[in-house]
Amino acid sequence: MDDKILHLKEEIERELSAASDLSSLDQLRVSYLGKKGSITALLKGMKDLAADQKKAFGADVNKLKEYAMTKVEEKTQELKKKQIELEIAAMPRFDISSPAANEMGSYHPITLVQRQCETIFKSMGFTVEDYPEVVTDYECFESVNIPKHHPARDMQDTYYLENGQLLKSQTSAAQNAILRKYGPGLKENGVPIKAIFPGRCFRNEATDACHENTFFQMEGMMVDKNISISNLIYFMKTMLSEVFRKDIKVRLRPGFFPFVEPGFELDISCLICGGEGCPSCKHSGWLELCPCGMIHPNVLREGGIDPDEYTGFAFGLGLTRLAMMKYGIKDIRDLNSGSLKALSQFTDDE
Ligand code: FA5
Repeated sequence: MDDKILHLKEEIERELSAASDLSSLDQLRVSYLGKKGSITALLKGMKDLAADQKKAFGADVNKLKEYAMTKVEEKTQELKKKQIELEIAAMPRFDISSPAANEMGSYHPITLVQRQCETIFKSMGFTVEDYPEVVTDYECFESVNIPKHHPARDMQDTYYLENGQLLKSQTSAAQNAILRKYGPGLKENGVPIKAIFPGRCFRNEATDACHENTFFQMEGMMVDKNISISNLIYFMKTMLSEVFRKDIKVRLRPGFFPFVEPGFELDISCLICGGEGCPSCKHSGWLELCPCGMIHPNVLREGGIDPDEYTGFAFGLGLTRLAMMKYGIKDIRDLNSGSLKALSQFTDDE
């Protein structure tokens, strides 16, 4: 083998064993195998050799090139492995088998009450649906009979995003999607639509003891042939008696929502003050908890359901307020406070 080639091979071996990281290894690769590298230069120099030397020299240089490429690849893999091992060694260690410290986590009161409602409605044949928090104007308003510039929009001071979408101001935003999802089953197989869809809502509210700008609702819908207000009242009563497991005073009064007709406000007697009046119920003794009503024909039609053939009810339960009443939390703002002292004292009593 030519001296120059032997010399280069020894040099490569020396430098390879000294390379301690991927970037110096890459420099090394470029200096030997790159366009202006030493091995490439040897190959280019072959044109000046005598014809009888070319063949042997060319074969040796190619062997060296292959050798260098293999060694660089091997060293790359070795260094990558070392780097991963170092990263793993630097990760914080924890023992997953060790028992938790005395402080166990606990569920947020809203999660507790939401799960309880889900269990109740599931036992009555309702599905539980998830829905995004960022929605379109069509989903939140137009599809539920609130066209652009309708005065009912003023009731919900909505956060709009720059792209025209908005933070869901009511769980009713999912009504159209639910009708479209389960409508075919209703029309083709006669399976009633029975769904609840809990979710976080956002409104630009001036906050007080019973208003937050971020709160939870749980919407529910049932659509079938011959659904009437009595069905609505039955499901509302069952849900409330299961959640509270005691007699509570309820009142139903007319209420306006463009997506129901007739519409009702379902209030419960304030459980904080026993109906006497306090900041939690704005001193009225009653708390608006679960507006509801018979689904407006326009909403059914927009969801692909024929209102002459099917009827249904919908409700929009204020889950955050339900948690207040169930757990005796006087100020709604405590629920978003992040205070563990305030929030970790509740347990699931199912
Ligand atoms: C609605 O949002 C309707 N989409 C409800 C509905 C659904 C009616 C289906 C008919 C049929 P409303 O804005 O009143 O309605 O809110 C419903 C419930 O959410 C209220 O009764 C209350 O319990 C709760 N809620 C509303 N705003 C707030 C708030 N700022 N903070 C806490 N809870 C609130």
